[in-house]
Amino acid sequence: MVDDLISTICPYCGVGCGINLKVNELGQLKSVEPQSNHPISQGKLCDKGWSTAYAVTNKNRLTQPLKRIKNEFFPISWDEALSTIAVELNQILDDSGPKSIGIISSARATNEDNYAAQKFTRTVLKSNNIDHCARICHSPTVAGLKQSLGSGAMTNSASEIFDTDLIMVFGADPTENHSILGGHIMQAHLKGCELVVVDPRKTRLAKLANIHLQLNLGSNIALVNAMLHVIIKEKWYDENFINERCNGFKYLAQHVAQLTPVSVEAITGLKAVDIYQAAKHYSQAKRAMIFYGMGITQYMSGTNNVISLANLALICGHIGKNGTGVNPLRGQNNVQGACDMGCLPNVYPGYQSVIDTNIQTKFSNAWQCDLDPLEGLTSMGMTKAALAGDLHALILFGEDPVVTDPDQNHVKASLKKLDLFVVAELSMTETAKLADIILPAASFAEKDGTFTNCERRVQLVNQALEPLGVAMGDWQWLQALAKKMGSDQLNWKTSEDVFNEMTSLNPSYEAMTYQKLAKNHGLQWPCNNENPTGTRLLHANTFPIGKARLISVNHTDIDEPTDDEYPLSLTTNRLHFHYGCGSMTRNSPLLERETPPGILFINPENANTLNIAHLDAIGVKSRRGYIETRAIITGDVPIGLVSMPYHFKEAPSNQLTNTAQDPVTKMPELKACAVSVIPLPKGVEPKSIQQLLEGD
Ligand SMILES: Nc1nc2c(c(=O)[nH]1)N[C@H]1C(S)=C(S)[C@@H](COP(=O)(O)OP(=O)(O)OC[C@H]3O[C@@H](n4cnc5c(=O)[nH]c(N)nc54)[C@H](O)[C@@H]3O)O[C@H]1N2
Ligand SMILES: Nc1nc2c(c(=O)[nH]1)N[C@H]1C(S)=C(S)[C@@H](COP(=O)(O)OP(=O)(O)OC[C@H]3O[C@@H](n4cnc5c(=O)[nH]c(N)nc54)[C@H](O)[C@@H]3O)O[C@H]1N2
Ligand code: SF4
Ligand SMILES: [Mo]
Repeated sequence: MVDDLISTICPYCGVGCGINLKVNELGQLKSVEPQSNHPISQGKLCDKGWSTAYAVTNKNRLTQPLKRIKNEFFPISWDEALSTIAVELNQILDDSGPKSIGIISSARATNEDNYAAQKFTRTVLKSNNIDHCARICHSPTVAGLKQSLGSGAMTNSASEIFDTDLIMVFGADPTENHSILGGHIMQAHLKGCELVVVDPRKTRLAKLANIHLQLNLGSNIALVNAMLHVIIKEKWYDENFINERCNGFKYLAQHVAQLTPVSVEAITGLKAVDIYQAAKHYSQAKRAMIFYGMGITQYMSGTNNVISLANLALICGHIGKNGTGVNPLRGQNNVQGACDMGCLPNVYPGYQSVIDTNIQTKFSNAWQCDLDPLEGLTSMGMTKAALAGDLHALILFGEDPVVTDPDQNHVKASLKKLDLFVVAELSMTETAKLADIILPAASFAEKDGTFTNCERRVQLVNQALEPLGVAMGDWQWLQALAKKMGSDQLNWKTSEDVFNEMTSLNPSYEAMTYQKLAKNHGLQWPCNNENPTGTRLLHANTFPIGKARLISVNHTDIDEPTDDEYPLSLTTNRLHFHYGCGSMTRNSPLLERETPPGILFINPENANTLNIAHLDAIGVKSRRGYIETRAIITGDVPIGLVSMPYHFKEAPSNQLTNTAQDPVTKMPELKACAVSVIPLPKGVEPKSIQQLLEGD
């Protein structure tokens, strides 16, 4: 008996490791293996990658459409499900107009699924009400780097980790969250590359780093402005690069003239001498790369935080050359792709503005229909509109906002107000439980398509298995729904047809074909007539906006400081063994055994004051909610700061988090809010949120 090996891409994080799915002659998935020759993963996978099979073939998968009647779900046929949805959507369109319906697509699904979702929104529903989880992830990157550099993606390739002299990791925890890249950073450091980590927690990399700046929550801009001050004062900047390739240096220099390291000691909690040293090492390194993550973006100051990192790289000339650059560690397996596909309320595929009349004409000619000339609602704009009674229907696939959006009670209340709520999922999530109709989605192993990883590499996803039950790929059910609504807009036979239509409209993907992707382990965008073999390094000679912009930004305080009632700051983080809402990783017994279902990290001194022992049950309260969980006592979090992962539906940190938003992108401040921690009587088990809210 010969097993088939189907090459495809890991469905978890944005690193985009190459995996092979081993399928027996009965069409069953036998195992998952790393691809030995993959350009990034090079024969390795992290624990989640190795556990992929559990996410695909488990008893919790949805295999049939379900309809809710009162509080119970009943199986129905696809025909009944789609007819019901089509009739209701057409009715809502007639009664309340296009603005009253929203679509949330999935950074876990393929480019083809996402292209179909935005085309469905724009051509069938006739609005721009389309968004996805990038809103609460790297939307400040898209907005900030676009302003500074003209393009919001990782400027380098992963392989350059081995071609640089200094790596600065800013608000990211790559050994947990981008594990294969985290491993590469460790290896590069062992071979002599300097490592600077900026993080309020002692992450694994912080413990190895030459310099760890353990700053106060939300003080990134104050720190970077002081570093700019030092670099300018000491003349450590790259004058030629600034003259030739940047605008705005004079104003930036004036802006930071008084922002000495001493002046920001109180805000940042850092010693001036440490800020000075970090500025010296970064600017004086021959080649230096910045990697950053959610510790930068998930703040009210998210967009300005990103701009400040671009300022730092630009004045040192650390961009546009091999081994230098600014690198947002894009999170989800296909979040780069979902953005590239235009699943955002302000841009068509390829970041082409929906309010630019020339671009509107381009798309309305291509799609042969009129298009909404106004920007649509963001995902959190949709929940707000639902609560206000202005949004009547929401179609959501591949997200679990009840667990992953801030202020869980607000999210639940708004979803409950919808007249029609449709969720397409692999398994029953907390969000799907609120749906009127649930559609069973095919997993990555059951469909063809492409994912775009964090280094802009578009890679083929190949079908290895038949969909479970009657599950369907996301673009296929969207196509069937469009037909039921009387539209022929989504008229493709294969995923390749979808891809080819997309490349004809998205200049960065212009020269890509499935054949070329198959030959090359994917291609990195821009891949067009000028760069037919793709682009490893961005901005080598020029920026898309000509000269880069140095934009002066100011520190802003976090929205919710501590006080007597809520004396501790809470930040949220991730664990290596679990992913997002946990709906996939928590099906793996190997991953599930690693941590209790819900934890809070607390410093020994705070634990001592509160009389809390290791793994004791505790309550955690904020202005928005209350949960119970277990304490893990560790010096990895400083005094006054507690940290929680957000993967556990039993103890969701998003009961507690704040919805205060970045004015530019509407990114909520997921990384900082004020809480109180309350010890529970010894021997008491923590109650799950479901138990706590029973009867609600
Ligand atoms: N195992 C696993 N891997 C994942 C995911 C997962 O759920 N599980 N999710 C994926 C996704 S969607 C994403 S977006 C990425 C996210 O990957 P990361 O960006 O690494 O995400 P986090 O762990 O949320 O936050 C990173 C760090 O920010 C720090 N931080 C908090 N506040 C500040 C601050 O003010 N300044 C600075 N400098 N740092 C701060 C935190 O202490 C934390 O160490 O991971 C991806 N990979
Ligand atoms: N407190 C706090 N909250 C956070 C964060 C934080 O750091 N702190 N991080 C935020 C970030 S960065 C992100 S990206 C979000 C992530 O938030 P979500 O996107 O809600 O999280 P995921 O767990 O990735 O949910 C994806 C769902 O998609 C399903 N799925 C997988 N593949 C497919 C497919 O092909 N089709 C369909 N239809 N479904 C599929 C999975 O079963 C899973 O239930 O969470 C955010 N929330
Ligand atoms: S690092 Fe990311 S892409 Fe690679 S195996 Fe782990 S989860 Fe999958
Ligand atoms: Mo993310």
